[in-house]
Amino acid sequence: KSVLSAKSNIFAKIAAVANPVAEEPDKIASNISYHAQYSPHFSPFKFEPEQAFYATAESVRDRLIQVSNGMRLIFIITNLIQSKHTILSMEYLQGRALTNAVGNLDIQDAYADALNKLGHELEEIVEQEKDAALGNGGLGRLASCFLDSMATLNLPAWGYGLRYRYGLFKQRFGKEGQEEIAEDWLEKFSPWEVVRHDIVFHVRFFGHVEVHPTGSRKWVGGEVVQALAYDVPIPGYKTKNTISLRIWEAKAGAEDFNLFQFNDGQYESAAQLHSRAQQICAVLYPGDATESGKLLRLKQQFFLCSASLQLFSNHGINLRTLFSDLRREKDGKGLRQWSEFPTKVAVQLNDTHPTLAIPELMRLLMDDEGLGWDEAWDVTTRTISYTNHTVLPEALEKWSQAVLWKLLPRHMEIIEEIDKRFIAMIHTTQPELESKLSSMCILDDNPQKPVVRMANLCVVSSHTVNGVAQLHSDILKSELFADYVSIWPNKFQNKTNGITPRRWLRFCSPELSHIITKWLKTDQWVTNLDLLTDLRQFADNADLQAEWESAKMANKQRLAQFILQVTGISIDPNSLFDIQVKRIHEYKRQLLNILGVVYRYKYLKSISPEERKNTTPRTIMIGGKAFATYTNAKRIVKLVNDVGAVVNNDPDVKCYLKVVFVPNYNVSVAEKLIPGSELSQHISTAGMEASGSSNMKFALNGCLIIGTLDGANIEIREEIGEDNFFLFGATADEVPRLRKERENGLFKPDPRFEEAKQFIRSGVFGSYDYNPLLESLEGNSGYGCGDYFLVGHDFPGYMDAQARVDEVYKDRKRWIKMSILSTAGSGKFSSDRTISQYAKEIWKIEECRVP
Ligand code: B1N
Repeated sequence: KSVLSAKSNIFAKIAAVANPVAEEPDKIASNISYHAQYSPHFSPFKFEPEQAFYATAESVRDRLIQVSNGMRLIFIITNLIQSKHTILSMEYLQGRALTNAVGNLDIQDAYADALNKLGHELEEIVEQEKDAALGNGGLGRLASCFLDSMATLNLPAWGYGLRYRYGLFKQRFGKEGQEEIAEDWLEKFSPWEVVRHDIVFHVRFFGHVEVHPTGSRKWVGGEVVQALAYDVPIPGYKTKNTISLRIWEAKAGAEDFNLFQFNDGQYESAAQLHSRAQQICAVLYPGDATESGKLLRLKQQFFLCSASLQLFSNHGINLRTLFSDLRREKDGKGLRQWSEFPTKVAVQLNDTHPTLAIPELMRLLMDDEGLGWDEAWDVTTRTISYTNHTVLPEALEKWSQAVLWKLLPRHMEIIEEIDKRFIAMIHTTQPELESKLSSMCILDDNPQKPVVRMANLCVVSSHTVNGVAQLHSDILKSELFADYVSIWPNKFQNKTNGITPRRWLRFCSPELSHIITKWLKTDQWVTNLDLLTDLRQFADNADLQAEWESAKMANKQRLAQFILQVTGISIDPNSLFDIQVKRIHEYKRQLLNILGVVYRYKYLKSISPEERKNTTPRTIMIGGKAFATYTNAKRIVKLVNDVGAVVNNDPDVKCYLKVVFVPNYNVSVAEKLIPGSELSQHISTAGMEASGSSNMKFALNGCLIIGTLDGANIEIREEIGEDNFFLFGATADEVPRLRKERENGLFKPDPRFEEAKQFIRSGVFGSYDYNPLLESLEGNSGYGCGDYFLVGHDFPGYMDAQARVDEVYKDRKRWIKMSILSTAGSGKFSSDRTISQYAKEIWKIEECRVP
C-alpha cells in the first residue's frame, strides 16, 4: 500500500518535471540562441557551425535531462519491486549523439526548422560533433547498441563504464604507414554528460589485509582515489524512457595535494597523487607490453568494478533516505535481506575485463556488510553473468598472481578461496573430472609465471555464460568451456548479437527507410524489425526495384563525395562499391582481400582494353585501425595504401579498379560507408570471429555479403537465403585438419595465390619490405604453423566467389532483388531481439514504462 501511495506521489512529481519543452521551431530556435548566448564556452557574438552544434546539443540535452529525471524517479520506485540490470563494460563506442537524440525523441524536423531559422542546416551541424570513441571495435559498439535497445524497450537497465580522457586513437598516415594520435573528444567539452558531484566513491589500491580477533578481515592502507560519476543520457526511440550510461572519472581530493611541498617549489611531487589518479582514466586500452602498462590496465578494470559495485550495494541505503514512508518497512539495511539483492541488481560482465566485480562484490558483502562466505557466494553468483566475446587464446585474459597480490591483496585471498572451494567441489561431486582440474581451476600455478585465469573465474562464479552467435556458443560448449558443461549443463546459453535499427538504418539511410516505410505501409519496423520480411513479396516488383536502386545510388554518390573529401581520390558511383571495414587483424584476413585485389590488378593489366570493358568495375574500400604494437596489422595497412597508390594512378585500369584505404574508421565514418555499400567482406578464418556485427549492419542496408561460414555470417545466410550470399572457404571443423596438413607439407597452393604474392615481391607497389608479411603466409607465421589463418587454402574459393559477384552484378535486376532480400532477411539481427533475450533469459526483468 505504501509503495503504491509513494508511487502515485512520484508520478505527480514526474508529470511536473518531465513536461516536454516546446515543440515549435520558433521556441526551439530561441532556446538554441539562449544556449549560444549564455554558454560560458564561446563568445556570444559568434554563431558558426561549431557554436551552433554545442548550443543545439545543449538544448537537446535539456530535454533529455527532463525526461531522464522523471525516469530516475520511476526506477527508484520500481526498484523496490523490480530489478535493475547493469552492464559493466570497459568499452562503449557511442559515436555521435545528436542525430540519434533528435531522431529518438522524434524532434528532428522541429530542430531542422529551428536551425534553418538561425541560418544553419541540421545535416551540417551534426558533422561538427566529435565521436565519443570509448571503445576499440565490435565489443564496444555492441554495448552501445544494447544501451539504445534497453532504453527503447523501456527496461530498467543502465550501462557503467569509464570516462577515458583519450578514447580510441586517431589514425594518420606517414611514410612508414599508420601513426596514432591522441583523440581529444573532450577538447572543448561534451555537451551530453552531466557531472554528478553527489555520486562519489573511494577506490583503494595496494595496501594490506588486517585480521581482527573475531576472524573478520579488512582491506586497509595503500592509496585511495575518488570515483566521480558522469551520466550520459540515452534516449529510447519514441518513448519517454531515457536511461544512463554512467562513466566514472578518477580524481584525487584537495587533501591529496601537498601544499607544503608546493610552496617549497616541489611542484611535481606536490601534485603526485593527482597525476597518479589522472593516469587511471587517461587512455582507453593503454599499451600492456610493459609491467607498468599491465598494472595500469588492471587498475582501470578494478576502478570500474569497485565504483559501480559500491554504488549497487549502497543502493538500498540510498532508497531509505529518499522515501521516509518506505523506510519503516526496512530492517535498517535498506534491502529487506541481502538475499534479495540479486532480484534488484543484475550485473552482466561484457567479456572478462570487469571480472574483478566478482571478488569485489564478495569483499563488500563479507567485509563491509558482515555476511558469511556461503551467503555472500550465493548472492554474488546469483547477481553476476558473463558474456564471452572471443576464443582467441591471446585475448583470454590471464593476470599475474604476483601483480594481483600487490594491487588487490584482499581480492586475491577471495579468488584463492573460490578456487579452493571449486576444487573441493570437484573432488567430492565430480571425481571423474579430476584429471581435467589443472586446466579448469582458476589459479594457474605454473612456476614460470603463476596467473589467474579470468575466464575460468567468470565461468565458476556466474549464473549464466553466453556466447555471441550460435557457432561461437557451440564452440564454447564443445571446446573452450567443454569441461564445465557436465557440472553446469544449464549455465551455457547463446545470445546472437544484434544492432540498433535506429542508428544503422533509420537515421543513417533516411532514403531507404522511407521506401521501406512506404512499401510496408508502416514505420513499425523501426521497433519491430521482423516486419521487414514483408518486403520479400515485393522483391521482384519493378517499381520497388527502381526506387531501391535510386536510393542506393544517392547513398553511393554521397559516399563518393565523402571519399573525395577525406582522401582526394575520386571514385565512380557506377562501379561496384566493395567494402571491408573492421579492426585490422590477421584472422579477419584483410590480407586475403588485398591479395585478391593484387591478382585482379595483374589480370586487368594482362588483358586487352576491349576485354577490360567486359569486366565489372570495382571500387574496393578497406578501413580500420591496427593496434599500435601489432606489426603485421600495420604492414597490411601499409600494403593497402601502397597498392592503392599504384592502381589508382594506372591509366590502363583506373576506370575498372580503385583501391581506397578509408582513414580513421570510426562510428560516424561507418554511418557514411554502410548505406553506400553494395558488397561487404566478412572473410575471417572459420571459427575465429565470434560473431561480427558490421555484417548485420551491411545486410540491413541491402548490401550483399561475401563471407565464410563464421560467427553470425552463418545465421545471416540462413535468414536471407543461401542464394543471396557469396559463400566460400573452409568450415570451422575443417580448420584443425587443414592446419595439420599445412604443417606436414601437404598443402598445394593455387597458382593465382603464388602469382599475387610474387607480384608484390617484384616491387610493383614500392620498395617497402613486404617479405615478413608474405612469409607469414608461408613458413612460420609465429602462430605455430605457416599460414595459420589459412589465407592460401581459402584463396581459390575466394577468387571464385568474387568472380560470381562480378557476374551477378551485371544483372541489375537480380542484384537489386538480392539487395532487397538482404534487408528483408535482417529482422533477426535487431539488438532489440538480443536485449529481449538477455532480459527474459538471463536478467529476468520486465519493462518499466514511463506512463
Ligand atoms: O566482440 C564482438 C564480436 O562481434 C566480434 O566477433 C568479436 O571479435 C569482438 C579484448 C576484445 N571479442 N573480443 C574483443 C575487445 C577488446 C579487448 O581488449 C578483446 N572484441 C571482440 C561483439 O560480440
